[in-house]
Amino acid sequence: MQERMTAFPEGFLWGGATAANQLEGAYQADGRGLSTVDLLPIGEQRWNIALGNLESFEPQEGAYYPSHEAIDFYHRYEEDIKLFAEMGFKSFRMSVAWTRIFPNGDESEPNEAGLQFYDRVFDELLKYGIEPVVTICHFDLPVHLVKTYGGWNSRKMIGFYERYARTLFKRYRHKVKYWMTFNEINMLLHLPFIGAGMVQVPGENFKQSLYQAAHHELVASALAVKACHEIIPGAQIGCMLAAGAVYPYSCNPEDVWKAIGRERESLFLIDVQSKGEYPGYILRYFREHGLHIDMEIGDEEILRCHTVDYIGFSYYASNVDSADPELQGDTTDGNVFSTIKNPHLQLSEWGWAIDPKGLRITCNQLYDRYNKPLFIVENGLGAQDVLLDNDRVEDDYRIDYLDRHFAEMAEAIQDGVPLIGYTSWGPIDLVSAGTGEMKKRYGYIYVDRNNDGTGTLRRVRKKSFHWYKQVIASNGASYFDEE
Ligand code: P53
Repeated sequence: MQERMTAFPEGFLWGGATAANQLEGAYQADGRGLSTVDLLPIGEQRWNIALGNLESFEPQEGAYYPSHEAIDFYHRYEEDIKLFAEMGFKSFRMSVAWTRIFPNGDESEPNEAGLQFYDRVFDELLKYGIEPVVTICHFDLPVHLVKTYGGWNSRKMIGFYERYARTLFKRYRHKVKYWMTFNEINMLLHLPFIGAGMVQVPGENFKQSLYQAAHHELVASALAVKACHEIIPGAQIGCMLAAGAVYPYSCNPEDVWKAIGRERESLFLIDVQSKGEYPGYILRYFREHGLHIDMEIGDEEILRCHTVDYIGFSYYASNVDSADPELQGDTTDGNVFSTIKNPHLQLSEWGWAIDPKGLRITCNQLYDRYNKPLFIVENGLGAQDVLLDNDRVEDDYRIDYLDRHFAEMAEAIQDGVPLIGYTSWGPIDLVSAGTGEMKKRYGYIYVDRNNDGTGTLRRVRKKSFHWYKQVIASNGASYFDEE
């Protein structure tokens, strides 16, 4: 019998989550190569490019690219990590910028200056007892690989990625115990350029290319799992899904089936990463849509033998689907996954449905499906904060959002779901992946920086900073007090 859980587990990894391109800046420092994410401007063009319609592999005159300077973590990591330590962080999720390590992606030797930067960051974290949780690839790949080989559509990518991953495991084997292979792997199918640097080529069947690319990422991911286990005994390596339960609009079985199908569009990828094989429903989908995925002899075995240790996921909102075409018009932004409005839920300023209970539902569904430990590696509220006199930011709305989600996390733990940790998105304000804005803020730490790149980059503690610090210090005890 499983022990009854009456508290957050000892050693629960409270912390925050980031991605290299959204906070580091210094995009050309110390030999870093140009990365796909460096070609995402703020403004109208961003969405079109995010979908894969890229016209040039060079940054354009007159456009503003927020990743180029971001919040300059590259030069300010000591100050920022000190603030994370002050909040009592147990973990810090970050990604390595592929182009700092292999600027072009196809070199045989890594860039030592890039490797040294992450040595310094990991050492700084470990100095305060903060566990680094590292995403190997968070939406970025060397532009050179897209230009020369066509990106993930090419089988060659598997080898480049494997070399990059092995380089990280060898270099940081004494410093990093928690890894993830690809951030939000399902994003490849929804925002192909943001998710995986996929560019539409005129005349090609883009859908076919996306699923082919997905297969290459899945094999690459399994090979990284293999290498990680070989090189760092005891390390944990996970997959990472952009999650969020999909509710049927009604009890009409047609609605229920539609919602299941919608969920499976994303889940099939982590089904492969966790269970080691393609599920029947996606093979049927390939057949019925005339999709043919090239797989080599040996791929099946690689996928089967090297499944992930835990399920990492982001959770911001839930979704609704219906078989009724009339309802399809009544949608919200619901982030990339535009979704039917749920009349029971309120929306954030950016149109994402706020649904704390959905986090409990998602945790339960994922654990029922995979029976592996879960790690909530992103969650939070993007909102416009106001910097008041005397350096105050009164972000009670954020505290309220987090508080309600933590309460549901505690419920999931009591439901028997093994949770490794929780890293909220953007503990320090950073560039939004979806919109490129700075004013969509998630942080406990305010950064004086505007959408147009003006501002001093000064860091300021928000009200939520002090609140989160107290949650971590008590290991979330108040969420179990009712018992
Ligand atoms: P932003 C939407 C669009 C792009 C990336 O998103 C996304 C999502 C939400 O599912 O995924 C993650 O910054 C991503 C982060 C990102 C975060 O959501 O658009 O892993 O890189 O910043 C929040 O508000």
